[in-house]
Amino acid sequence: MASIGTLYAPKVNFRGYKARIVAEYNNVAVEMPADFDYANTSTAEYRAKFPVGKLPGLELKDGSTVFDSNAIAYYIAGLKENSPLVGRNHRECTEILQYIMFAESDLMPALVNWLDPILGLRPYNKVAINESKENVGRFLTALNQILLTRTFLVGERLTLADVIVVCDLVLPYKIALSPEFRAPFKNVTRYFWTCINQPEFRKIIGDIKFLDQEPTYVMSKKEKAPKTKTAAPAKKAAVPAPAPAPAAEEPKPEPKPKSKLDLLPPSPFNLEAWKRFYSNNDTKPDAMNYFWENYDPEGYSLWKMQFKYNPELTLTFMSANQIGGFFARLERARKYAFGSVLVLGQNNDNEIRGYFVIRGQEVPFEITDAPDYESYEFTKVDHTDPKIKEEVADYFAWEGPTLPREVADGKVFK
Ligand SMILES: N[C@@H](CCC(=O)N[C@@H](CS)C(=O)NCC(=O)O)C(=O)O
Repeated sequence: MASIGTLYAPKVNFRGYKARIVAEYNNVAVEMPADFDYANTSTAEYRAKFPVGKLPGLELKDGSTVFDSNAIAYYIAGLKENSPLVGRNHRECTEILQYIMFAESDLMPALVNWLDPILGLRPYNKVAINESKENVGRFLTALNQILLTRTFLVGERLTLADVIVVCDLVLPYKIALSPEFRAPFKNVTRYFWTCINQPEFRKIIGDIKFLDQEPTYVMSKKEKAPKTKTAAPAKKAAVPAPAPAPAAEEPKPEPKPKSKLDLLPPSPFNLEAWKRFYSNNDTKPDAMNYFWENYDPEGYSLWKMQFKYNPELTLTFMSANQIGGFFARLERARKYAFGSVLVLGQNNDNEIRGYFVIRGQEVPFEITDAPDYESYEFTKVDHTDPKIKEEVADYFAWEGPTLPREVADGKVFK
């Protein structure tokens, strides 16, 4: 694939991500200079190409340039004929523009005012922080309302509007939006996860770890740290070195906490062995016989689960993506859980339902901590009930009389 030119941006930068994700969708190659950083934007060479002196900048093969992350992403999105990313008609194009303007002139300025003191780019000031949080809350409330009935912002497919809004939210989800703050914005979180779990996003951004405590601000010596609600020890400043604008660097991942589940009395049921048996044998009757012969109800529990917003689901492949997004966030639960979750029904009339086997008698932190856990209802079931046994077999096998609808898709967590 021939490259269209050079994108000047650090590898880890949410504005650079926009162009790179769009390039992935449209199969366009862009080169990136190694080790490009903020310092490079003040060189005479860079200013000759990009007089505004900000990054990212795109230099095309013919020597012409484009600046501004959204304009660059728009340019690359339009390189493919009939790309759905730029909208299918004038109405959709207008909506895309509307969200780009919203992201850049409303959402992003509010976010930057909050992010800067976390990144150490602006002194901490409680009043200013509260005001910024209030503004962010106002815009996320609006997005949350819009996303109540939508998978993507414009039309029924992912567009440039989603790439831009989601990239603007990457750093906030990592360092500012605590679980408590983001709790009322479940639709936004669900949407964010759906998008960042698309392969084109994952390839550029990789895994995103959501903030799991209150944000930590970089304090000047005379200021006292604000009290956080969680008992977690204050995290060290993620980016102590000042930089000209936020989002240059991203925080180091937290050390993984040891699971409480490792402290449970040993169980004779070997979950890994079950997963192998399930993968290598017919589910009915072989794997299910194995399951019931070995299942240990003291060390494990069985849970029926369903998506809370089933009536809002649209296309079945999107419902499957929804499950995939949830599973992607359950990485830490893999040692402790097995699940089979199905999309039942058809386009514009489908539901997500499934069964999980989970270590212990509660839904553990490794699952409840997933940002979209709140979108699912988990109900513990009695494994001795013959009706339940039959249902579990049908859900694990993806077929059978107890399934309420035809199976359109599904995913197994193993
Ligand atoms: N709207 C512009 C903003 C660009 C921008 O602020 N870039 C930051 C880096 S993320 C920058 O270069 N700051 C340097 C400065 O403000 O001097 C875009 O989206 O590209």
